[in-house]
Amino acid sequence: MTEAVLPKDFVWGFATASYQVEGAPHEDGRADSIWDTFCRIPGKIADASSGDVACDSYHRQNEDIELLKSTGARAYRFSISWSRVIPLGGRNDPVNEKGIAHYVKFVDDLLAAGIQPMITLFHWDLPDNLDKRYGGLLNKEEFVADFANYAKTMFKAMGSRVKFWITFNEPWCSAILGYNTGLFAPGRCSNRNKSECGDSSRECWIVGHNLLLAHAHAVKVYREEFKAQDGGQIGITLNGDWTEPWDPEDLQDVEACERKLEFAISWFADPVYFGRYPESMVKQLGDRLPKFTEEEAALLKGSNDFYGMNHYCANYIKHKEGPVDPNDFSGHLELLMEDKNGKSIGPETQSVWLRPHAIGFRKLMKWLSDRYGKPTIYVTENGTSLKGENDLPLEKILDDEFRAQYFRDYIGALADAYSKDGVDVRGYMAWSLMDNFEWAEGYETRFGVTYVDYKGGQKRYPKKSAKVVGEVFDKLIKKE
Ligand code: GBH
Repeated sequence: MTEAVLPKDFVWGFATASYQVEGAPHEDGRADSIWDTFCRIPGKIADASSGDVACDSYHRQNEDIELLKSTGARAYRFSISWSRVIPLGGRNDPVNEKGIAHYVKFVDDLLAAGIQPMITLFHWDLPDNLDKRYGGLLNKEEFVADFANYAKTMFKAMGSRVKFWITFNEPWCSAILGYNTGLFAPGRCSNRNKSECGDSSRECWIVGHNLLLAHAHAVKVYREEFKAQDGGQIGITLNGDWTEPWDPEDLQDVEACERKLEFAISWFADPVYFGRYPESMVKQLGDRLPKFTEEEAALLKGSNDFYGMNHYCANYIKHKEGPVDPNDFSGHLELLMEDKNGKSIGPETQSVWLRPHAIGFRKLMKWLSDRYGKPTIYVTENGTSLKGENDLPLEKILDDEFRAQYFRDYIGALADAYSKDGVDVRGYMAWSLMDNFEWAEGYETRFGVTYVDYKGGQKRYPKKSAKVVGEVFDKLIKKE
């Protein structure tokens, strides 16, 4: 695929998230987020690390901008640490001007460098105080009002500088990993060996519901008070991987594929586009799935200016027999890496859940486009880890052909979705600009197009893939 098929103004670049790169947890008035406290609990992070230093990006804004410039990126997606801006988090708590000034300066510098900022308001790092004060994401009235206030604070601070706002990154992860499996902060689940409190069968659905409402309220604030004068767009970013049946001849596996997409994606996207939850979830979860009032449904319906799509891989899906586990969150099915004949969906990487399968990216974009009435899509994350990368010598790490090929294949699939399937995709952010704190996996797993030397003063070394992404887009984007 070398023909220029993407529109001239296609927005491409790289993504990161505050807790994964910033470090400086106590500087200029920042308070703890739930990830700061979660990392302190022994056993939660594979290498017992934390985001305390990470890539030290809080102190290296200029370096990061130079890095972005060297890739040719047109945009940078990053997230704001809520507890830098409002350390205690709440709508009646003090605003930290130093925290705001830090991000405003960063945005000004990005713009001066010709790079469009794309801001995520929430990439999982809830102010810890809100979790302690009222149960954080579990508390509908308080959380929705506090998030809307925080969002408004940022809209006001940035004004017309920012044209792309993302309310939440992957609410599925906050809800399921934070309140069902307990793998992510705040780590609540039914398993008492892992957590003193929590109910995996109920809390995740409440949290998902509250995140949706908080999204809708923030969008309302933006549209009513800022959009006309500032001219930006706002949406939510959802994760979602493609599914293929374990046995394509078995109708139940085929149906399970659709159900998996609904439990992963439509859980959030159906309310945002249609004002209701998918039927398959209502059926399986019964009254454990909260209900929207008429007013809430109306507020949610149509609350995306664009669809933010995070996508990494695909799975084979096999339906399950027998009674449904009350803690099930994926639609009573199995996620597999091999099909009925033992064929792998893609090569192994360092992440157990991730095996590249580029055609699935094109198929999922078409699926989203069909189901949601051709929304404008911005791909807000896509990328891969590489098996054993962390153990290689530096010169081998920098020659990351596997990752480079991943990007050629996936960006090629995106171009096909646009030019052959009529999908309205207008942007793409590769994950990630640099290696960073990979949540519960710590620093063992690397996703960057730039190597970060954590033991050598966080020095950055661009890998081959840092150049390849730009080269691919240079061929694919029309010059006029
Ligand atoms: C993204 O999520 C995140 O937005 C980003 O912060 C992160 O660094 C990046 O991926 C790379 O991981 O552990 O078996 O329960 C990607 C979507 C969905 C992938 C949940 C991992 C957990 C599978 N993630 N999934 S499991």
